[in-house]
Amino acid sequence: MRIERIELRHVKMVLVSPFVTSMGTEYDEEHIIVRVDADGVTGWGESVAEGTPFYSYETVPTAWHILKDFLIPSVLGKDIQSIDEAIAGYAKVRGHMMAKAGIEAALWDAFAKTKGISLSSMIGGTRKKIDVGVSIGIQDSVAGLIKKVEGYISEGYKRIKIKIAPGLDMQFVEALRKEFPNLLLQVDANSAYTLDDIDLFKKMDHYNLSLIEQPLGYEDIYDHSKLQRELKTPICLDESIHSLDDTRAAIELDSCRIINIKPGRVGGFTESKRIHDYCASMNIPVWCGGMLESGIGRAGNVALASLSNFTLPGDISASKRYYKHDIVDPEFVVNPDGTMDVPTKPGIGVDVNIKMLDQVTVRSEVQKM
Ligand code: OSB
Ligand code: MG
Repeated sequence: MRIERIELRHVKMVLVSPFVTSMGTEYDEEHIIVRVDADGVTGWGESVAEGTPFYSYETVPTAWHILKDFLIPSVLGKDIQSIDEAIAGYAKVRGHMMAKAGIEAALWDAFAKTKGISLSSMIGGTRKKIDVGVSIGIQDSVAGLIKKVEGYISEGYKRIKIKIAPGLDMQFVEALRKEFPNLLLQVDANSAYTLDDIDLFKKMDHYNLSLIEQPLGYEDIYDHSKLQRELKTPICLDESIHSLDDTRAAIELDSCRIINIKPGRVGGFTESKRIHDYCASMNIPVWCGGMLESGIGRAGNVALASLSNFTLPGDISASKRYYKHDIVDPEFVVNPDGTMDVPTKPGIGVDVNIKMLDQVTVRSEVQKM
């Protein structure tokens, strides 16, 4: 496949409601859309670097720089036979997983379209439908949170995740567990706590949570192992896992018993699949995290979550849970039974709505051979 043209678009999409976490409040989401044209097909990918360096050190400008000056030049004008060959071409670039995942996703889509198969089958997915959940930001009041949760349950969502932060934690957990005794419920701290908070987590351990996501440091693996040994609730790592090697360290140290896989955080679908396969061999369940993606990134997450060891519902919600209008057609919807259909058309399986994409694009740049 000869890579003829690559376009980057910095997009900014307004969220339907602000997303509050221990890291701050997001009103809109900035990402980079990558378009690859090769051999008469167009591949699309999304780099989930955000406008701020609060979840990850990567931001839209850093990912743009790495894509423009290193990743794109390593593939542009070349006749590339496989994704692995493309990855090998930029393997010497250290870190910058979100930048790498953006171009890798566009190449996966282009290859799948060339072969005339869905991204899900090209990745090795087996499910036709995936179980989905929803991630809810910190709410102003317990009553407001209960109302939100009721709404999402009535839409079908199979599990609820709530964001927590110091002082904004137990009251929400207690109230939800009381109101919904059998709900699949989990919490995400985004690294807001330390081992000094161990008593809080011991308390939380009594509320039958499915997991506690990334309670401690964003690079930490060691302290999480100390916390996990005091808890029966599984810890799930998000921020700390950037590779299969991190995953092996975390599992061998018993720092977590579940892994959140986000392709953006680990450099793409190739590394995601390696982590998935290793976790399957170790009996560690995985689920697909989210970065408030547009439909382009969401399509990739849905395809990834169709792999067999994605046994827990992902942070993969309907387009309308995030944005008034998505940039893909059809938009992603949740079935009343809490599943989402895995697209079957070639590649990401949804069309990019160029008119909508133009409306959210704040800057673009093209490199041609
Ligand atoms: O920690 O999982 C996270 C969104 C942005 C950055 C980090 C996280 C999240 C979410 C939202 O929890 C997941 C989604 O896309 O629905
Ligand atoms: Mg998380």
